[in-house]
Amino acid sequence: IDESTPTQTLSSRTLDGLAEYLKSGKASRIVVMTGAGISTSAGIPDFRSPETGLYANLARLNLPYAEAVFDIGYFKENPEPFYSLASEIYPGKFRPTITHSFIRLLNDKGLLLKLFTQNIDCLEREAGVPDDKIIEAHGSFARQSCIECKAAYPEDDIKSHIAAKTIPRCYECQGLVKPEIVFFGEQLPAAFLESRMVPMSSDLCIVMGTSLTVQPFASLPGATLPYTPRLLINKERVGNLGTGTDDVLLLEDCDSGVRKLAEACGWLEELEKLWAET
Ligand code: CNA
Repeated sequence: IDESTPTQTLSSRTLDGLAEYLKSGKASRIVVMTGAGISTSAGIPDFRSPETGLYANLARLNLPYAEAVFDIGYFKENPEPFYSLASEIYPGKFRPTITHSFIRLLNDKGLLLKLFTQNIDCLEREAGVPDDKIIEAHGSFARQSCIECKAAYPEDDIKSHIAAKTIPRCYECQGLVKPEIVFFGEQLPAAFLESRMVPMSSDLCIVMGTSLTVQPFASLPGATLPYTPRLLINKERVGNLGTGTDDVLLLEDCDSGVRKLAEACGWLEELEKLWAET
């Protein structure tokens, strides 16, 4: 957006302008949208970062193309690459980042309307964001079932298979079992489809750690009303963030970005304490 375009809601398109808005109490229905970039500092690689991302490091799995590892058609033919990768990213061994704790802090303050996450690592829950505030747009590792008859499969059993890098099979029909993360070619969870309009009723939208390349998630920030402030904390500019009259861009690491925002709001000490106790 042209710098001369006036803001409509914030006093300025800066961190201070945003902090002032938050401190004034005008933002009390915050929608947060996140992706793999909020978990990279926890040790979980994202997909698309050029050298460290999963897609840049999948050669060892001999895939026809990187996304195949999460493609339902490919999985049916060859589930091994997915299970090999699953052992590396399975929840349980990672600690939430301060960015996850920041979302929890917003909720503790009664300001969080909804968190939309593309992540499947369950770290938001581990940070203490309540279940009913989280929309896991791409599912998660929290449950698993047969891709054929849909029968649920026990958690302990899939954990043993993942640790042993073997392929679990349905006890009912011998079909392939898969964690309920959404693969390319699969339907998104009903909870996501039902809440796609929630951003319209938000008074602040915070987008963090996502390349905004996967639809329909990528269109969520566009579902806010014009003049609703939107904050992007990401290493690069993404989507149409930065084209709204009240968009603020913090093009940097999520953890340092949320610390700056918390500091500007006078919440930094509280945030560090919350994170330390997680
Ligand atoms: P992506 O396409 O890999 O994009 C990540 C974005 O975050 C990029 O724009 C990066 O520049 C940015 N980024 C990376 N690290 C940081 C950082 N420390 N601070 C700020 N920005 C950073 O990932 P998306 O989430 O956009 O893609 C959607 C996929 C990724 C979803 O379907 C997820 O399920 C999937 N995924 C999830 C996880 C996880 O659960 N942790 C890990 C890997 C992939």
